[in-house]
Amino acid sequence: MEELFWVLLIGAAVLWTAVIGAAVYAQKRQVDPSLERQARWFIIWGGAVIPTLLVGGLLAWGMVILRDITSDTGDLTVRVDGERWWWRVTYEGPEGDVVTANEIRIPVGQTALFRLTADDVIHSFWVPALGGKMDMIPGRETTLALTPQEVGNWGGLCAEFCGGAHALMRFDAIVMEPGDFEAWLAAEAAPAQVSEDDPGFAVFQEEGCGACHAVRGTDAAGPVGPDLTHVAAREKLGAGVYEMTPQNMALWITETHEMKPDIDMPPYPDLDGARLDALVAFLMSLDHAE
Ligand code: HEC
Ligand SMILES: [Cu+2]
Repeated sequence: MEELFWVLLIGAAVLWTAVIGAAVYAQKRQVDPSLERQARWFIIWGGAVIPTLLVGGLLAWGMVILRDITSDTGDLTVRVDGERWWWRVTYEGPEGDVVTANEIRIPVGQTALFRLTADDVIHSFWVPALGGKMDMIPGRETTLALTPQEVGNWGGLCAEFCGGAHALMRFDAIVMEPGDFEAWLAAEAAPAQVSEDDPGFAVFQEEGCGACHAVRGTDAAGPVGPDLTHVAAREKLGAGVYEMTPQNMALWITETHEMKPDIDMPPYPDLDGARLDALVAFLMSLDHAE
């Protein structure tokens, strides 16, 4: 992708210089009728044949690159569903699907095939540093193949205006060593370790959070909001927006719409004191097992 960008940019600069140069030359030059035949050949070659070959060649080459990034095979498949205003992420594997949200992790040097859909309106999945961007369209599946070459957290975002909290619809795109990635995926696949008498889980149940959120390993299985099974293992809270800290978690619950306007989660301003502390402690315990 980067190569395509530079070749097209430098090619355009060279062509522009040549065309403007020819125009300036034509202005300056005295008309000499004996050169008319020569001029006709120049128009045919310089104005039609060479540009057609050049642009046609570039088009063919660009299409080959496009075919590579929209190919439908990869070393692993990640389904990403655009929601208002967060990302439902599903790793497809031989041992079944692993559902998570708002963070994408892929191994370095391997081709990750993203299968993209949208639940409500058009979104666009974009990881600028990896060069990939693809629309997510309700009722249709688009694909994007990315082969990252460098370990790091590259960050991604929604690149298609999708309403209220569009500007806060981001995610971390974390490229890992293959071994680390395998360990992460295995930890992500495991159910949450929740003890029966966790007072924070009791608050979670009483407040009805489980109607919208799933915590695998418990009977909370709500499909409306992000899967929270390992929410504390994510680097950020609220679709790539806030650092994952207990303070932000508490604000997320009590001042939900100050943290992220318009979202489909109701605020819980009356939760405070020991009940809020217990709920936050419970959510922050939804990390990966050691
Ligand atoms: C009506 C459905 C609904 C209810 C009830 C609800 N939530 Fe949410 N929640 C959502 C939605 C939707 C989002 C995603 C919002 C966004 O980022 O756009 C969300 C996001 C979250 C997140 C951030 C997840 C992430 O990946 O960063 C947390 C944490 C959370 N909710 C906790 C709770 C807790 C705790 C309760 C109960 C006190 C609760 N929610 C009740 C719908 C709900
Ligand atoms: Cu969007």
